[in-house]
Amino acid sequence: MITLTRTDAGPVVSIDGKTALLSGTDWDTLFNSPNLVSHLKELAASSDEFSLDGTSILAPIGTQEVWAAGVTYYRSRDARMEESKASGGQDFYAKVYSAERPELFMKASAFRVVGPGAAVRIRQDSKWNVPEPELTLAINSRGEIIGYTIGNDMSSRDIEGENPLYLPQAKVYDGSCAIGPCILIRETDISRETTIDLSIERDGETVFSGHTDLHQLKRTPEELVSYLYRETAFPAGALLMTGTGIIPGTDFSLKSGDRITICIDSIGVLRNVVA
Ligand code: DO4
Ligand code: MG
Repeated sequence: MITLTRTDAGPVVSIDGKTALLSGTDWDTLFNSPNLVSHLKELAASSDEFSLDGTSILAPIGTQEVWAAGVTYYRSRDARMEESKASGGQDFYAKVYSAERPELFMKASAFRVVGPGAAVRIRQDSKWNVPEPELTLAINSRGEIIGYTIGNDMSSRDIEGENPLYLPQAKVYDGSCAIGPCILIRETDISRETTIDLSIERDGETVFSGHTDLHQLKRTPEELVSYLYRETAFPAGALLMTGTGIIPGTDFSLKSGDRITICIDSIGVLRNVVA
């Protein structure tokens, strides 16, 4: 297993128990290196052992854009049809779930992304907000999936539900995107058995928990990437959230102080607090 973590000291690679600081190389260059697995093995072998103690873990992103896929799980299709019933928008969600072309939208520029432990935000002009825990693909400039991380696609359900054309406002605002804690470098494809767990704590109590696995993801990572890169260049690469399969019931909304924990087995845990 190889992980790449972005820290305030520089990129850090962990390979088979050895952790090394890759000084003298920047994140975007590493992200787009040809033969990344062997390159990281060589760099780790020629570097001293490094301890992450005392370093700050940052979001694993340089200048990549973050994009997101939508309605890729049956649960998301269902929940969105419900929330958009009054506006008459529900058919769009049913159609995109089974259409050949996936829903893809721009989620965040790098400066709008927060890392592990940082605060995510809910919009002041929204009353119904949820986190969306999503397997997130790291893709280089050549369209190759180089690894996997965890993303939280914070969403304002009342704004999107009022009119699907309000999607960018429901999805894109300061503090709406958390990514981390590291990139699990792809040596083999991620297993469909991989599980995703979300829990939300309020005043020390768990107020929501949910679970899904990648068997429920309707589209393959390659299919999503091929649509994303079809007519669009990503000179620094991109991160692509693959959609949520966990959505709390209609009676749940996030509050300030809530602690959001997303766990994807084999990648790790992404924890954030709501500002
Ligand atoms: O269709 C709106 C957004 C869907 C989404 O973000 C998701 O399914 O994860
Ligand atoms: Mg989403």
